[in-house]
Amino acid sequence: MSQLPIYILNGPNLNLLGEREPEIYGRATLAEIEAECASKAKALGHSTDFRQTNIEGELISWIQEADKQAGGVILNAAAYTHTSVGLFDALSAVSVPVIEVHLSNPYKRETFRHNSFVSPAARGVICGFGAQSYLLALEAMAKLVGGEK
Ligand code: CA2
Repeated sequence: MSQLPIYILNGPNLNLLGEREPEIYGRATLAEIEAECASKAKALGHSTDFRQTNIEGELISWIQEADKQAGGVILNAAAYTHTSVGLFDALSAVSVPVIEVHLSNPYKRETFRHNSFVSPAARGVICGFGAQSYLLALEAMAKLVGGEK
């Protein structure tokens, strides 16, 4: 088990998962995704710190914190992906690897979802696979930070 957890950070409205719009985001709740991530990370020899916030500044503070306290960051910034220069600035200032994830494929959706302020500061992007996007990101992160079984 590596010492530092992988932070899995989730942005606004993702607390509503499983309740509405299952045709876009799937039927899994965020709590179910959290449990799947914990189990996958354990199998890969890692631990996770899984969080959700509806507050942009809180997400930014967690990213700053991750630079010292995390091995890497898996980030679904939700709507802030498409709006937040603050998020881009925070991500640009951290040296741990960042993987951007989305449940849906934003490029199949409205054009306002086609721009990401996260992507230019991310090591890679995984989108369109529902809850599996998070698990694929964990596999990639385990390879980046080492410590896989
Ligand atoms: O596909 C993703 O993971 C997104 O990050 C989800 C965001 C959206 O703004 C991004 O373009 C793509 C929206 C999350 C809101 O989640 C809801 C879940 C259930 C009901 C309403 C919103």
